[in-house]
Amino acid sequence: MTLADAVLEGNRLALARLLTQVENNTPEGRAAVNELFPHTGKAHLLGVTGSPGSGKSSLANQLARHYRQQDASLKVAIVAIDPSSPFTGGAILGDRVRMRDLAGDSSVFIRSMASRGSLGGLAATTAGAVQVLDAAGYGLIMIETVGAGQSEVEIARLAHTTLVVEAPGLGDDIQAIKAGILEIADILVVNKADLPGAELTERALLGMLQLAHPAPHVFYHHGFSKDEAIAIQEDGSDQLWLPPVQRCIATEGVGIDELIQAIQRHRDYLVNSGEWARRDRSRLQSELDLLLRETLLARWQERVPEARYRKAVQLVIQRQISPLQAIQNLIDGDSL
Ligand SMILES: Nc1nc2c(ncn2[C@@H]2O[C@H](COP(=O)(O)OP(=O)(O)OP(=O)(O)O)[C@@H](O)[C@H]2O)c(=O)[nH]1
Ligand SMILES: [Mg+2]
Repeated sequence: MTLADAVLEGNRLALARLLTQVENNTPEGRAAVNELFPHTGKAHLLGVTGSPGSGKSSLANQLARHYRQQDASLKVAIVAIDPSSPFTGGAILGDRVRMRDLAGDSSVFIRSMASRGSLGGLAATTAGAVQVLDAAGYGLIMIETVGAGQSEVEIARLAHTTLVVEAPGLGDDIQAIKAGILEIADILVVNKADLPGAELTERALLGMLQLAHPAPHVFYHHGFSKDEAIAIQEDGSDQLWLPPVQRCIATEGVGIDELIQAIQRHRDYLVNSGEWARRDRSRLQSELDLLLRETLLARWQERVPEARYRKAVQLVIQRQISPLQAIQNLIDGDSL
Protein backbone atom coordinates (compact mmCIF):
# COMPACT_ATOMS: atom_id res chain seq x y z
CA MET A 1 0.00 0.00 0.00
CA THR A 2 1.34 3.45 -0.86
CA LEU A 3 1.53 6.25 1.67
CA ALA A 4 -1.23 8.04 -0.25
CA ASP A 5 -3.50 4.97 0.00
CA ALA A 6 -2.94 4.79 3.75
CA VAL A 7 -3.83 8.48 4.06
CA LEU A 8 -7.02 7.94 2.05
CA GLU A 9 -7.95 5.12 4.42
CA GLY A 10 -7.72 7.52 7.36
CA ASN A 11 -4.45 6.32 8.84
CA ARG A 12 -3.31 9.19 11.10
CA LEU A 13 0.25 7.97 11.39
CA ALA A 14 0.55 7.87 7.60
CA LEU A 15 -0.96 11.37 7.49
CA ALA A 16 1.58 12.72 9.97
CA ARG A 17 4.43 11.06 8.07
CA LEU A 18 3.25 12.42 4.73
CA LEU A 19 2.98 15.95 6.11
CA THR A 20 6.60 15.70 7.21
CA GLN A 21 7.53 14.57 3.70
CA VAL A 22 5.64 17.54 2.25
CA GLU A 23 7.36 19.89 4.68
CA ASN A 24 10.75 18.53 3.61
CA ASN A 25 9.73 18.51 -0.04
CA THR A 26 10.91 14.93 -0.59
CA PRO A 27 10.32 13.02 -3.85
CA GLU A 28 8.14 10.55 -1.93
CA GLY A 29 6.05 13.42 -0.57
CA ARG A 30 5.64 14.98 -4.00
CA ALA A 31 4.58 11.66 -5.51
CA ALA A 32 1.98 11.14 -2.79
CA VAL A 33 0.55 14.65 -3.27
CA ASN A 34 0.29 13.97 -7.01
CA GLU A 35 -1.62 10.79 -6.25
CA LEU A 36 -3.91 12.50 -3.73
CA PHE A 37 -4.68 15.65 -5.69
CA PRO A 38 -7.73 14.26 -7.57
CA HIS A 39 -9.31 13.62 -4.15
CA THR A 40 -9.09 17.30 -3.10
CA GLY A 41 -11.51 20.18 -3.52
CA LYS A 42 -14.06 19.27 -0.87
CA ALA A 43 -12.77 21.01 2.24
CA HIS A 44 -13.75 24.43 3.53
CA LEU A 45 -10.45 26.23 4.07
CA LEU A 46 -10.58 28.72 6.91
CA GLY A 47 -7.70 31.17 7.34
CA VAL A 48 -7.13 32.43 10.89
CA THR A 49 -4.79 35.38 10.98
CA GLY A 50 -4.19 38.54 13.04
CA SER A 51 -1.77 40.11 15.47
CA PRO A 52 0.60 38.01 17.58
CA GLY A 53 -1.05 36.84 20.79
CA SER A 54 -4.55 37.94 19.78
CA GLY A 55 -5.84 34.44 20.53
CA LYS A 56 -5.79 32.73 17.12
CA SER A 57 -4.79 29.32 18.48
CA SER A 58 -7.28 29.51 21.34
CA LEU A 59 -9.98 30.44 18.85
CA ALA A 60 -9.08 27.67 16.40
CA ASN A 61 -9.15 25.23 19.30
CA GLN A 62 -12.64 26.38 20.35
CA LEU A 63 -13.93 26.39 16.79
CA ALA A 64 -12.74 22.81 16.32
CA ARG A 65 -14.46 21.76 19.52
CA HIS A 66 -17.75 23.47 18.72
CA TYR A 67 -17.79 22.23 15.13
CA ARG A 68 -17.24 18.70 16.39
CA GLN A 69 -20.08 19.09 18.89
CA GLN A 70 -22.40 20.31 16.16
CA ASP A 71 -21.45 17.69 13.59
CA ALA A 72 -19.97 14.40 14.78
CA SER A 73 -19.17 13.34 11.21
CA LEU A 74 -17.05 16.39 10.43
CA LYS A 75 -13.28 15.94 10.54
CA VAL A 76 -11.42 19.12 11.52
CA ALA A 77 -7.75 20.00 10.98
CA ILE A 78 -5.69 22.91 12.27
CA VAL A 79 -2.43 23.82 10.56
CA ALA A 80 -0.47 26.38 12.55
CA ILE A 81 2.05 28.10 10.33
CA ASP A 82 5.03 29.12 12.34
CA PRO A 83 6.51 32.28 10.93
CA SER A 84 9.27 32.98 13.43
CA SER A 85 11.27 29.79 13.00
CA PRO A 86 13.91 28.93 14.22
CA PHE A 87 13.13 30.77 17.46
CA THR A 88 9.87 29.01 17.95
CA GLY A 89 10.36 26.00 20.17
CA GLY A 90 8.45 27.80 22.89
CA ALA A 91 5.65 29.03 20.65
CA ILE A 92 5.00 25.58 19.21
CA LEU A 93 5.02 24.06 22.64
CA GLY A 94 2.61 26.76 23.81
CA ASP A 95 0.23 25.97 20.97
CA ARG A 96 0.34 22.28 21.83
CA VAL A 97 -0.46 23.00 25.44
CA ARG A 98 -3.35 25.29 24.56
CA MET A 99 -4.72 22.76 22.14
CA ARG A 100 -4.33 19.79 24.40
CA ASP A 101 -8.02 19.53 25.24
CA LEU A 102 -8.58 18.35 21.68
CA ALA A 103 -6.07 15.55 22.01
CA GLY A 104 -7.86 12.27 22.08
CA ASP A 105 -10.49 13.33 19.57
CA SER A 106 -9.43 11.21 16.60
CA SER A 107 -11.40 13.40 14.19
CA VAL A 108 -9.27 16.44 14.98
CA PHE A 109 -5.77 16.75 13.58
CA ILE A 110 -3.40 19.53 14.68
CA ARG A 111 -0.09 20.28 13.08
CA SER A 112 2.58 22.99 13.24
CA MET A 113 4.45 23.66 10.01
CA ALA A 114 7.67 25.49 9.23
CA SER A 115 9.31 26.16 5.91
CA ARG A 116 12.69 24.55 5.43
CA GLY A 117 13.61 26.63 2.44
CA SER A 118 11.61 24.27 0.28
CA LEU A 119 10.51 24.96 -3.25
CA GLY A 120 8.06 27.85 -3.26
CA GLY A 121 8.61 28.50 0.45
CA LEU A 122 6.01 28.37 3.15
CA ALA A 123 3.07 29.18 0.87
CA ALA A 124 3.75 26.19 -1.37
CA THR A 125 4.41 23.88 1.59
CA THR A 126 1.17 24.98 3.19
CA ALA A 127 -0.76 24.44 -0.04
CA GLY A 128 0.62 20.90 -0.23
CA ALA A 129 -0.24 20.16 3.39
CA VAL A 130 -3.77 21.48 2.91
CA GLN A 131 -4.22 19.28 -0.16
CA VAL A 132 -3.14 16.22 1.82
CA LEU A 133 -5.62 17.01 4.62
CA ASP A 134 -8.39 17.74 2.12
CA ALA A 135 -7.84 14.38 0.41
CA ALA A 136 -7.76 12.69 3.83
CA GLY A 137 -11.36 13.83 4.35
CA TYR A 138 -10.91 16.82 6.66
CA GLY A 139 -13.97 18.88 5.78
CA LEU A 140 -12.84 21.95 7.70
CA ILE A 141 -9.19 22.96 7.58
CA MET A 142 -8.04 25.95 9.60
CA ILE A 143 -4.77 27.63 8.67
CA GLU A 144 -3.34 29.81 11.44
CA THR A 145 -0.80 32.48 10.50
CA VAL A 146 0.45 35.64 12.18
CA GLY A 147 -0.70 38.57 10.13
CA ALA A 148 2.56 40.29 9.44
CA GLY A 149 4.20 39.87 6.09
CA GLN A 150 3.55 39.13 2.48
CA SER A 151 3.85 35.37 2.86
CA GLU A 152 1.09 35.42 5.49
CA VAL A 153 -1.14 37.26 3.06
CA GLU A 154 -0.30 34.67 0.43
CA ILE A 155 -1.17 31.87 2.81
CA ALA A 156 -4.39 33.58 3.78
CA ARG A 157 -5.27 33.69 0.08
CA LEU A 158 -5.34 29.92 0.20
CA ALA A 159 -8.48 30.11 2.26
CA HIS A 160 -12.11 30.34 1.22
CA THR A 161 -12.92 32.29 4.36
CA THR A 162 -10.42 34.42 6.25
CA LEU A 163 -10.87 35.44 9.90
CA VAL A 164 -8.80 38.37 11.09
CA VAL A 165 -8.46 38.17 14.86
CA GLU A 166 -7.66 41.23 16.93
CA ALA A 167 -7.71 41.91 20.66
CA PRO A 168 -7.85 44.99 22.90
CA GLY A 169 -4.56 46.66 23.64
CA LEU A 170 -2.97 45.78 20.32
CA GLY A 171 -3.67 49.20 18.83
CA ASP A 172 -0.31 49.59 17.15
CA ASP A 173 -0.62 46.21 15.54
CA ILE A 174 -4.00 47.13 14.15
CA GLN A 175 -2.34 50.07 12.42
CA ALA A 176 0.30 47.72 11.12
CA ILE A 177 -2.10 45.19 9.72
CA LYS A 178 -4.54 47.54 8.14
CA ALA A 179 -2.66 47.84 4.88
CA GLY A 180 -2.55 44.24 3.79
CA ILE A 181 -4.61 42.03 6.01
CA LEU A 182 -7.86 43.89 6.37
CA GLU A 183 -8.59 43.72 2.65
CA ILE A 184 -8.57 39.95 2.84
CA ALA A 185 -10.77 39.75 5.97
CA ASP A 186 -14.10 38.02 5.41
CA ILE A 187 -14.94 38.05 9.11
CA LEU A 188 -13.37 40.18 11.84
CA VAL A 189 -13.07 38.82 15.34
CA VAL A 190 -12.57 41.01 18.38
CA ASN A 191 -11.23 38.39 20.76
CA LYS A 192 -10.55 38.87 24.48
CA ALA A 193 -13.86 40.73 24.74
CA ASP A 194 -13.54 40.18 28.52
CA LEU A 195 -10.71 42.72 28.61
CA PRO A 196 -11.21 46.49 28.84
CA GLY A 197 -11.01 48.28 25.50
CA ALA A 198 -12.85 45.68 23.44
CA GLU A 199 -15.35 48.32 22.34
CA LEU A 200 -12.54 50.60 21.20
CA THR A 201 -10.93 47.83 19.20
CA GLU A 202 -14.25 47.00 17.61
CA ARG A 203 -14.83 50.61 16.64
CA ALA A 204 -11.31 50.94 15.21
CA LEU A 205 -11.83 47.83 13.11
CA LEU A 206 -15.23 48.98 11.87
CA GLY A 207 -13.70 52.31 10.88
CA MET A 208 -10.96 50.63 8.88
CA LEU A 209 -13.43 48.21 7.37
CA GLN A 210 -15.40 51.08 5.91
CA LEU A 211 -12.23 52.29 4.23
CA ALA A 212 -11.38 48.83 2.91
CA HIS A 213 -14.93 47.92 1.89
CA PRO A 214 -16.97 50.92 0.80
CA ALA A 215 -19.85 48.55 0.11
CA PRO A 216 -22.16 49.72 2.94
CA HIS A 217 -22.13 53.22 1.44
CA VAL A 218 -23.66 51.80 -1.71
CA PHE A 219 -26.59 50.69 0.38
CA TYR A 220 -26.76 53.97 2.28
CA HIS A 221 -26.83 55.83 -1.01
CA HIS A 222 -29.73 53.68 -2.01
CA GLY A 223 -31.57 54.67 1.11
CA PHE A 224 -31.01 51.54 3.20
CA SER A 225 -30.10 51.73 6.87
CA LYS A 226 -27.04 49.86 8.08
CA ASP A 227 -29.25 47.12 9.57
CA GLU A 228 -31.06 46.75 6.28
CA ALA A 229 -27.76 46.55 4.45
CA ILE A 230 -26.67 43.75 6.77
CA ALA A 231 -30.03 42.02 6.37
CA ILE A 232 -29.61 42.04 2.61
CA GLN A 233 -26.27 40.39 3.08
CA GLU A 234 -27.59 37.79 5.55
CA ASP A 235 -30.39 37.02 3.19
CA GLY A 236 -27.71 35.56 0.93
CA SER A 237 -29.61 36.63 -2.16
CA ASP A 238 -27.26 39.46 -2.90
CA GLN A 239 -23.85 39.16 -4.47
CA LEU A 240 -22.25 41.33 -1.82
CA TRP A 241 -20.45 40.38 1.35
CA LEU A 242 -19.94 42.90 4.13
CA PRO A 243 -17.41 41.52 6.63
CA PRO A 244 -19.18 41.22 10.00
CA VAL A 245 -17.44 41.86 13.31
CA GLN A 246 -17.85 39.16 15.97
CA ARG A 247 -16.84 39.52 19.61
CA CYS A 248 -15.43 36.41 21.28
CA ILE A 249 -13.83 35.23 24.48
CA ALA A 250 -11.90 32.27 23.13
CA THR A 251 -10.74 31.09 26.52
CA GLU A 252 -14.35 30.75 27.71
CA GLY A 253 -15.97 29.68 24.45
CA VAL A 254 -18.11 32.83 24.33
CA GLY A 255 -19.23 33.96 20.87
CA ILE A 256 -17.98 30.81 19.17
CA ASP A 257 -21.37 29.50 18.04
CA GLU A 258 -22.19 32.94 16.60
CA LEU A 259 -18.81 32.91 14.84
CA ILE A 260 -19.61 29.51 13.33
CA GLN A 261 -22.91 30.93 12.07
CA ALA A 262 -21.06 33.81 10.42
CA ILE A 263 -18.63 31.35 8.82
CA GLN A 264 -21.59 29.33 7.56
CA ARG A 265 -23.22 32.48 6.13
CA HIS A 266 -19.98 33.31 4.36
CA ARG A 267 -19.82 29.81 2.92
CA ASP A 268 -23.42 30.12 1.66
CA TYR A 269 -22.59 33.48 0.15
CA LEU A 270 -19.52 32.04 -1.61
CA VAL A 271 -21.47 29.14 -3.06
CA ASN A 272 -24.55 31.16 -4.07
CA SER A 273 -22.61 33.99 -5.68
CA GLY A 274 -20.25 31.71 -7.62
CA GLU A 275 -17.37 33.15 -5.61
CA TRP A 276 -16.48 29.70 -4.22
CA ALA A 277 -15.65 28.40 -7.68
CA ARG A 278 -13.90 31.65 -8.58
CA ARG A 279 -11.69 31.54 -5.47
CA ASP A 280 -10.92 27.91 -6.16
CA ARG A 281 -9.78 28.74 -9.67
CA SER A 282 -7.71 31.72 -8.66
CA ARG A 283 -6.13 29.80 -5.78
CA LEU A 284 -5.02 26.96 -8.02
CA GLN A 285 -3.89 29.39 -10.68
CA SER A 286 -1.66 31.29 -8.22
CA GLU A 287 -0.28 28.03 -6.90
CA LEU A 288 0.56 27.01 -10.43
CA ASP A 289 2.18 30.38 -11.18
CA LEU A 290 4.18 30.28 -7.96
CA LEU A 291 5.45 26.77 -8.63
CA LEU A 292 6.29 27.65 -12.21
CA ARG A 293 8.33 30.66 -11.15
CA GLU A 294 10.12 28.76 -8.40
CA THR A 295 10.81 25.71 -10.54
CA LEU A 296 12.17 27.70 -13.47
CA LEU A 297 14.29 29.77 -11.12
CA ALA A 298 15.68 26.67 -9.40
CA ARG A 299 16.51 25.03 -12.73
CA TRP A 300 18.13 28.18 -13.99
CA GLN A 301 20.21 28.52 -10.81
CA GLU A 302 21.44 24.96 -11.27
CA ARG A 303 22.66 25.82 -14.76
CA VAL A 304 24.21 29.24 -14.22
CA PRO A 305 27.38 29.21 -12.11
CA GLU A 306 27.23 31.50 -9.10
CA ALA A 307 30.38 33.33 -10.23
CA ARG A 308 28.79 34.17 -13.58
CA TYR A 309 25.73 35.57 -11.84
CA ARG A 310 27.86 37.66 -9.47
CA LYS A 311 29.84 39.03 -12.39
CA ALA A 312 26.61 40.09 -14.09
CA VAL A 313 25.49 41.89 -10.92
CA GLN A 314 28.85 43.64 -10.76
CA LEU A 315 28.63 44.80 -14.38
CA VAL A 316 25.16 46.19 -13.79
CA ILE A 317 26.30 48.06 -10.66
CA GLN A 318 29.17 49.58 -12.69
CA ARG A 319 26.59 50.69 -15.27
CA GLN A 320 28.42 48.72 -17.99
CA ILE A 321 25.35 46.72 -18.96
CA SER A 322 21.68 47.17 -18.18
CA PRO A 323 19.78 44.70 -15.95
CA LEU A 324 17.85 43.54 -19.00
CA GLN A 325 21.06 42.97 -20.95
CA ALA A 326 22.56 41.06 -18.01
CA ILE A 327 19.61 38.71 -17.81
CA GLN A 328 19.59 38.17 -21.55
CA ASN A 329 23.29 37.30 -21.51
CA LEU A 330 22.86 34.95 -18.58
CA ILE A 331 19.87 33.16 -20.09
CA ASP A 332 21.31 32.94 -23.60
CA GLY A 333 24.69 31.89 -22.29
CA ASP A 334 26.41 34.82 -23.99
CA SER A 335 29.68 36.10 -22.64
CA LEU A 336 29.54 38.90 -20.08
N1 LIG B 1 -8.45 37.27 28.64
C1 LIG B 1 -8.42 36.51 27.53
N2 LIG B 1 -7.27 35.89 27.20
C2 LIG B 1 -7.27 35.16 26.08
C3 LIG B 1 -8.43 35.00 25.26
N3 LIG B 1 -8.10 34.23 24.20
C4 LIG B 1 -6.80 33.89 24.35
N4 LIG B 1 -6.29 34.43 25.47
C5 LIG B 1 -4.92 34.30 25.99
O1 LIG B 1 -4.05 35.04 25.17
C6 LIG B 1 -2.79 34.37 25.06
C7 LIG B 1 -2.46 34.13 23.60
O2 LIG B 1 -3.38 33.20 23.07
P1 LIG B 1 -3.09 32.37 21.76
O3 LIG B 1 -4.32 31.62 21.43
O4 LIG B 1 -1.84 31.62 21.88
O5 LIG B 1 -2.86 33.54 20.72
P2 LIG B 1 -2.24 33.44 19.26
O6 LIG B 1 -2.83 34.56 18.50
O7 LIG B 1 -2.42 32.08 18.71
O8 LIG B 1 -0.71 33.70 19.55
P3 LIG B 1 0.53 33.54 18.53
O9 LIG B 1 0.26 32.29 17.72
O10 LIG B 1 1.72 33.43 19.39
O11 LIG B 1 0.52 34.79 17.69
C8 LIG B 1 -2.93 33.09 25.88
O12 LIG B 1 -2.38 33.31 27.13
C9 LIG B 1 -4.42 32.88 25.94
O13 LIG B 1 -4.81 32.16 27.09
C10 LIG B 1 -9.62 35.68 25.67
O14 LIG B 1 -10.67 35.62 25.02
N5 LIG B 1 -9.57 36.41 26.81
MG1 LIG C 1 -0.96 30.71 17.89
